[in-house]
Amino acid sequence: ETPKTQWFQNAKFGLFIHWGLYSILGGEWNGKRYYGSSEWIMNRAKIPVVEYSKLAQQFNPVKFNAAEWVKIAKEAGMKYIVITAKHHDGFAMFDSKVSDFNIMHTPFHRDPLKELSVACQKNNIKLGFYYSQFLDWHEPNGGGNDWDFVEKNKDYKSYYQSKSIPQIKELLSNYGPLGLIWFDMPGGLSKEETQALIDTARRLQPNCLFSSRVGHGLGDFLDFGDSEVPATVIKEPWEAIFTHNDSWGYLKFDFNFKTPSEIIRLLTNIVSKGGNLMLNVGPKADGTIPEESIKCLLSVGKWLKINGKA
Ligand code: JFZ
Repeated sequence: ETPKTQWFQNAKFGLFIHWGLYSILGGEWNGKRYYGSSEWIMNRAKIPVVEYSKLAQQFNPVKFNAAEWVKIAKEAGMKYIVITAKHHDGFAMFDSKVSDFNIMHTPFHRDPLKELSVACQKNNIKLGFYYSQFLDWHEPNGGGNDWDFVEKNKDYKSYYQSKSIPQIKELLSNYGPLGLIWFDMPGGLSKEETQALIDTARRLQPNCLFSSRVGHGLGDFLDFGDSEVPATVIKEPWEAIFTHNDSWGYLKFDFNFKTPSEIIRLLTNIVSKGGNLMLNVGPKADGTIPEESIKCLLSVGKWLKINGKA
């Protein structure tokens, strides 16, 4: 337990947000519905890069309001927010000079991560970015896309050098002090190379935490997979991630939302073992968080105000 992780271990409750081009589809492609993680639809439906990229032309979440999202998190009693800066589909939800496959090249023309960073700083909420450092279905050398490209011909190192690392630097340079970067699904790097990536990132923001899914047992805090809560107290900083329904990204035909009392039981169970709950919501392509999730978060917040320790 270093001072650096103190805020994280005190936080207890955070908001995870999966939001991207996949939110437009909401789990449906060519009239076929894919139940489960909607942010995987490009992979599950084997959508070619040229087809999937066209979604950028219609991404225009005009109802997005960073201050409102932060207010909802705050009223829920949450202390940090982690949002997808780039998921496995390779689309950057921020102003990136590294790749044109980003939100500035949509009708929206705004950088929601910048707006969130301003709103979070105002409200004393820590901000973190989810960044898929290896899987990138958009890039010929990124991991995972074997329907457009041949996996064994890929040069993962060149992908890290040309996109992943430069974008991580952008995230650490242009959005003020970050609480954490939530790396996910490691691959393509040795332990030494992973350490080098971490060292590069640390030089830009020494206090920023990195999730253990950076790989090779490195990273500053542990994550437990979806729906998994350890049986006993864990001393190291850790977090459990759950999503509100059955998908991380918006899934338009999934109404299997957990109730406020289910969330409260989950939270108290996790906190009693020394961890944080990071609860995920999947905003729609218009920029709004599903009404079911807002209602639930506010009612958990109400309970915490009476029974929790602010
Ligand atoms: C990953 C992503 O593939 C998924 O789309 C989502 O972003 C989720 C939060 O993270 O999925 C994982 C990765 C690792 C585990 C579970 C889900 N795990 O180790 O249990």
